[in-house]
Amino acid sequence: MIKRNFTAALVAAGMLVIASVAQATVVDLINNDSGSFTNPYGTSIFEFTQPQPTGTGVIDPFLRIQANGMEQGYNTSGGTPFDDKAGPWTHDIQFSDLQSTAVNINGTTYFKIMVDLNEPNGAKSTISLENLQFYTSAQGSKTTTDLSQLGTLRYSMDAGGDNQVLFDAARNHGSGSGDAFFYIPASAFAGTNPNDFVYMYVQMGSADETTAGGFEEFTLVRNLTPVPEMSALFPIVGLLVAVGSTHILRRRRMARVSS
Ligand SMILES: [Ca+2]
Ligand SMILES: [Ca+2]
Ligand SMILES: [Ca+2]
Repeated sequence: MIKRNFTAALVAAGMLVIASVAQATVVDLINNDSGSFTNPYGTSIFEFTQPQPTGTGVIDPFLRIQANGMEQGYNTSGGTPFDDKAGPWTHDIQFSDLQSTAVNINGTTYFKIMVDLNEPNGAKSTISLENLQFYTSAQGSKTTTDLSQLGTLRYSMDAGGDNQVLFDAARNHGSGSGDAFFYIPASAFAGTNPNDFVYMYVQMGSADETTAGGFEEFTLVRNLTPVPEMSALFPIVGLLVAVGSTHILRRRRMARVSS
């Protein structure tokens, strides 16, 4: 009886493995404009976009990674772990920064990240997103290469299946910035302190979709639409926030132009 139960448990475990493998999803933004997958953290959406005009004020880069073949990294102000690219556009962000990107799609709140791809022309123009994880921690500027030390894991793209997103950097030719939006379910961050630091870990490239050329850049897409409740309850505070945001963004824009 015990032996039979053990066998049954083995069979059940095997089915679980099969089920998780079967859930692996490829979102193909080479041939489609959008796609999504659902895992234990919720549903994430990936969407091709035309280049966004630079200088619109809502685009705030916080991670650049670059390597040939495959590349990985996470945003930090502490240094350049993995394939991080040094400079002012790789830095710490806090949860309040991520919250500023919140958008509502069909009743669900998502945080909105944009990626700008830099790949060579021709056969090498395609590139893949292999892994995407978010961690939160009270401590900023980490440089560890042990991901489990980055804090509380809030979101993992490959939970429940080896998911992948495919891009073709050659789909966009115009000037401007950006090739695709990532929409990450806000519910995955429930209970996060607004002051906590957010580490976004990204891995791109595989044996089939190698990385090359310039850096890939990840950007917060801040949502400057006024929050109605806040404006209604605290009109003066809302006005001050709006003026402050415009001022900060103007300085950012100028800083970026002059870099
Ligand atoms: Ca490539
Ligand atoms: Ca994957
Ligand atoms: Ca590249």
